[in-house]
Amino acid sequence: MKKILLAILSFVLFSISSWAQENEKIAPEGFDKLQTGIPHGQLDTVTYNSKTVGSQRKAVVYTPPGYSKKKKYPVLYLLHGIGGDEFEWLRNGQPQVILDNLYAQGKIKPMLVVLPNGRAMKDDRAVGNIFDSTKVQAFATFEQDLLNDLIPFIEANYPVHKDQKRRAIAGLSMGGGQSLNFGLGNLYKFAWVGGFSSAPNTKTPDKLLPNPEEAKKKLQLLWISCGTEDNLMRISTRTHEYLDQNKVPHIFYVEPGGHDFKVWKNDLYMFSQLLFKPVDKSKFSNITVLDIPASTNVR
Ligand code: FER
Repeated sequence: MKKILLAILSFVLFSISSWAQENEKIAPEGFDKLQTGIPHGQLDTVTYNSKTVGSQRKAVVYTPPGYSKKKKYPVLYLLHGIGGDEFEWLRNGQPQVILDNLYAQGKIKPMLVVLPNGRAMKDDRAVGNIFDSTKVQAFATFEQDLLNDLIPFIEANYPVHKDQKRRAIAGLSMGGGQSLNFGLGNLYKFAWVGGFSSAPNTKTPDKLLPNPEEAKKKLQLLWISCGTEDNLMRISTRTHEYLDQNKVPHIFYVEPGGHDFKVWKNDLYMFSQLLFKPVDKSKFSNITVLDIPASTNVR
């Protein structure tokens, strides 16, 4: 009798928790607060040889709690903005805290997160005029560095899966533009693509995705998000409208806020929970904070 009651109780609790998860529209209070009583992942700085740039370049790698070389992990490449470098997310967004907390609640699949420097040039520091054309160009050059240098380095040195289905790319602002450009431009490499508050380096829709049918077949998740107070909203809206017109399943997640880490931390919280799990594309239009269908959510 006790056993039956226990079974019923755990079923009810499980249903409530999965219902809550499905209906969670925004990160709850405390999602980004360091907790001491839980297992933590680890951060390593790595150096790889970039044939593209002709230099030794640095990246940060977050391995999840319980990481073991005997297991194999999917990988998320997580990119920074125009004023950032490989440490920007750590300095301002503390993704390791957000992810540790999500692991403690069993809400995400174990994955490696690689934080590269997306300014692929010899002096890749965010100094001087960060809008200088050679620096902006270096954000485009990073596509070759990522594909030909960094990904092979990670795959040679970490126990990771090497198939498209288990490789994700996302980023904020310039890194959002890069993620959309590189992800959608190399669908054989990435199945999970996220642009957070994507910048004007995002290709125009017809160049970004000239072949929507291919994207429909190969993508698991395409995530476009932006804060309502962000001056760059037009870039995300333009991309979303094209995707809608071409019936490419995607999440258009419009949230309160501007062009800042409050928004990007929330994006990471929401986006990371979807990764490397079975996807139900019919539910995509339900995922938006403002609680109106994504297709009417256009400014
Ligand atoms: C621009 C406005 C913003 C631009 C880039 C940005 C290259 C990037 C912002 C960021 O990364 O936060 O016109 O052009």
